[in-house]
Amino acid sequence: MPRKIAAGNWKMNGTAASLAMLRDLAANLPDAGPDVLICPPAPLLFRAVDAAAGTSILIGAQDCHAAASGAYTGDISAAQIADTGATYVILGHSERREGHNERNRDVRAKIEAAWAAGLAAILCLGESLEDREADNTLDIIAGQLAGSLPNGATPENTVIAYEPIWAIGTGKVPTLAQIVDVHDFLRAELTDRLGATTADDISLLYGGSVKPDNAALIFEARNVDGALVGGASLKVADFAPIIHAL
Ligand code: G2H
Repeated sequence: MPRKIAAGNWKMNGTAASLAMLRDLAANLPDAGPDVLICPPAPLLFRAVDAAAGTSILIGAQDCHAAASGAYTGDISAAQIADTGATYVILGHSERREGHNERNRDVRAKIEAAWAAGLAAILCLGESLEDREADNTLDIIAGQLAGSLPNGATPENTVIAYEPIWAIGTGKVPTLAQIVDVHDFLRAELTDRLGATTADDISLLYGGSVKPDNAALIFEARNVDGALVGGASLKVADFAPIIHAL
């Protein structure tokens, strides 16, 4: 069985004061609930790990560089992320693919770096509205998966998040059938590549405008093992009900 995961992607939001929510969130988690992960901006990682100490909340980063170290001004390495005590890193988010020209092969190299540093990678995939309307969604997803996921994925080192670009921060959510189509496809592609034993245990998350009022319906979708949540992960009042719905 794949792990159930509720992951919060804070994007470029929050300051040290925002980390007070971790204690509140921890106090509002269900018994025996999903794994809960918060991915704050990089400058908050050390403090976030401290703030989550003694709770079950895990901490992740939002990106890393593919190189182990070197002259890359402004970048952070996977080892530096691991050094903070964080255990996950989001890679290939569409805001990185589009805003920072990350190609599949760049994402692949970053995942290899993350694994080498002992981090689990949350690989994000998703089609644009144009691709969706041209009925190219599964081709795009197949290409991103083949190009971005290195050999050696396991349920421990890899989580995959399907995030249709047109649903991110827009309030638009695909139909349940559209989500099931992509998640079934992802499971089948992973099975072809890794075999059923491994593929069946890799957590597949849905991301894109997940909110307290749509989470329960989204979590009914077959092969949806959790969510990658942006805006609604910033407040306990929004994130806790999503976690309880999982
Ligand atoms: C998609 C998601 C989090 P939001 O980017 O990764 O953000 O929930 O705000 O659409």
